Amino acid sequence: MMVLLAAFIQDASPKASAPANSIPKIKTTRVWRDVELVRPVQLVARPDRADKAYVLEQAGRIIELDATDPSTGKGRVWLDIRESVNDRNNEEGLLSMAFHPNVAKNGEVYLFYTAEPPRREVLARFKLKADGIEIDPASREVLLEVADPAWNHNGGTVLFGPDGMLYLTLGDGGSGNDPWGNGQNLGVLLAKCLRIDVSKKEGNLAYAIPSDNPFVGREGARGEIWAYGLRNIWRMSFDRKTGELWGGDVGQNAYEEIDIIKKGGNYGWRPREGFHATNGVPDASESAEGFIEPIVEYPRKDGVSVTGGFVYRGSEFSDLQGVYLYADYAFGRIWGLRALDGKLVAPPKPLLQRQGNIASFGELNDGSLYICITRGGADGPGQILKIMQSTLAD
Ligand SMILES: [Ca+2]
Ligand SMILES: [Ca+2]
Repeated sequence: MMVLLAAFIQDASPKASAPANSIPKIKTTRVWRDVELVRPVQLVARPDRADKAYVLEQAGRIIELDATDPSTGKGRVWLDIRESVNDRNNEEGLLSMAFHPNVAKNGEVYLFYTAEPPRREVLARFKLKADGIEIDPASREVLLEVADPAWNHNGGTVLFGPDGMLYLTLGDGGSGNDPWGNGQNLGVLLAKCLRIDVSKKEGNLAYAIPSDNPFVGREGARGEIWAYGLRNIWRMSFDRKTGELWGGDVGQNAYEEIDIIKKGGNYGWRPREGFHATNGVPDASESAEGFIEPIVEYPRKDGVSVTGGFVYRGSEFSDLQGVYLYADYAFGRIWGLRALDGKLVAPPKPLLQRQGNIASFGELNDGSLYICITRGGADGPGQILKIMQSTLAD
């Protein structure tokens, strides 16, 4: 009886809708085209205000955008902290921002940037002024500073999870092949995804460590760590439907990877790169045992630096629903894939290739997705493009 019923339901499903594992082609259209942007590295939504969006310039400015109609929207400088940001090298600068989920009440904004001297990563909290719009530059409170041995591999995305906790990625410090062994060292914060509670302070910390973090109470381990063995997660995002945390981990010499980041997970750096033993390091591991393997990887012929994206959850393009979009920064390629419960159900499909570096994806409150394009000074200004579905899924 159950079998017959299931067969009946299947037959009755609408023929017009695309198969659940298909991925449609996409196109892009430029938005905020009159706003002058220099190296835009992140587009950030404000949870309580759909009429505003913010774009970070790597040097340390934040531009507030009118998001009521991105096709014509204007922008203005909202914050300028260039004096306290070090952006001398390609991977340095103002890297990420997140509004507190309850920003309408507490006015809290979190910034992640590199600074020197001494060379370090900084997580700082700023407050909005009483009008709830302007940010108070004098309100800065440094929550976390992490000494950094090299200019490269600085992470990092700061964002809030569905659990209200702040998540932050830090790179392995830099140089090449993790010479300090930070990836597998639970005693340091580099090469990790962190999870902290910014609603309280604990001991001499400017935040609290959630008691359900995976390494709380383990001798020699930092309680802030949520996951480890991550070489340099530049961009990560939560799937707003499933709560899964997706990250793009930038590779060394061979493979770029996409990971779903889980509590306590060891993602293999540096013994592993993608699905492989890391080439030429003493602790390379042929076995994946004890490590969480990526969802997907891609080799050097397809790109050299992954930019993690978002799972599309907007309502505008129905066939894109549930597709995870990501890119290669240097090659300007975008792929889409589908996964269910952490398992790949539709392999990566190349969707687009374009000029310029794809520094970041951004998601607005309605689930619409955008990319930030950076170019070198003489190559022209930065751009923000909206991602659109261009055909029905095939
Ligand atoms: Ca570094
Ligand atoms: Ca890995």
